[in-house]
Amino acid sequence: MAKIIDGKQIAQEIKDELKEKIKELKSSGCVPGLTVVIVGEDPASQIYVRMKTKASQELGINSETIALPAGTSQTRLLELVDKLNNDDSVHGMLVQLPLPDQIDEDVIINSISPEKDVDGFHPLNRGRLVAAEDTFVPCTPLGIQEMLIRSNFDPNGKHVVIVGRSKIVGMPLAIMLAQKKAGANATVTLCHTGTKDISHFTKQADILVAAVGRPEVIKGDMLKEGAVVIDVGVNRVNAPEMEKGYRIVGDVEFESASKRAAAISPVPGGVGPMTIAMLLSNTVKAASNFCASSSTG
Ligand code: L34
Repeated sequence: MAKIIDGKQIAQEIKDELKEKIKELKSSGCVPGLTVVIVGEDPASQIYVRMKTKASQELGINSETIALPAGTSQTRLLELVDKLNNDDSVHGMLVQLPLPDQIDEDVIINSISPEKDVDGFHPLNRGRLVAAEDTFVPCTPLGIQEMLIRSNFDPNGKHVVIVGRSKIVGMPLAIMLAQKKAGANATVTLCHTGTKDISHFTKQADILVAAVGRPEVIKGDMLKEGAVVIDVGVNRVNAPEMEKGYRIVGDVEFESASKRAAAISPVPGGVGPMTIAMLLSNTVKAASNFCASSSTG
């Protein structure tokens, strides 16, 4: 049976380290500030945003959630982003995705000040990532890399196969792990809906990352014996027997995969908590950048 990669526990270690850093920042008069904006009432988004705000408060980050109604106009949201861009107590901000149909996500993301873009979604930060410059790296790929390193599965020299090329997970992760850097330097294959025979590639993976967004599509027989499996999917499936009426499953069929893999990250309790820990880490980075620049100039 595969070893479980405990994302929740690794996230806790990271949060403990961040707590110390935040103490230091505060003692020099710098209180990290994070604002999370949510538009509408998507139940999953509400849960994620609540977890982000709670985690940041636990660490002593000055954190605020702004909830706007589903009918909010793009103009109104742009005004709010502008206000937060100009608020010196806000070092990091994010607008939770997805947004309602009347709002163009790219327009909103482009309006966020790149220095406060703790999601790393702004085109300037995406470009910096491609150029291997210091930047805000998107939280989920950053969390996956950190989780691999801290569980002693360094991607260096490994064949990493990523299934899914989304702008927020698959594509940035492929770029990061292919770079000639510590904790990266992997041979990367990026599979997607245009890939002819996904199994052909997944069977060659030393490290398989499933970021498809569809429940349990990666089965045990698609894996190489002894692979390390990172499951990014957080899918709700109907489960009338459960109190909530649903249960959460990953993109990987855990049962069959855990018989074949050497290690696997569970859902829940895997990549999700790591995403949140990396948001806190990016927020601390944004605050220390801001406070360093405002004290010297
Ligand atoms: N702007 N939008 C923006 N930034 C993000 O980084 C996100 N994402 C994704 C959706 N939209 C976003 C998140 O926050 C996905 N995501 C996210 C974050 C945390 C978790 C899942 C998705 C998480 O911690 N999940 C728990 C289970 C939670 C539950 O019970 O529903 C887990 O243990 O996996």
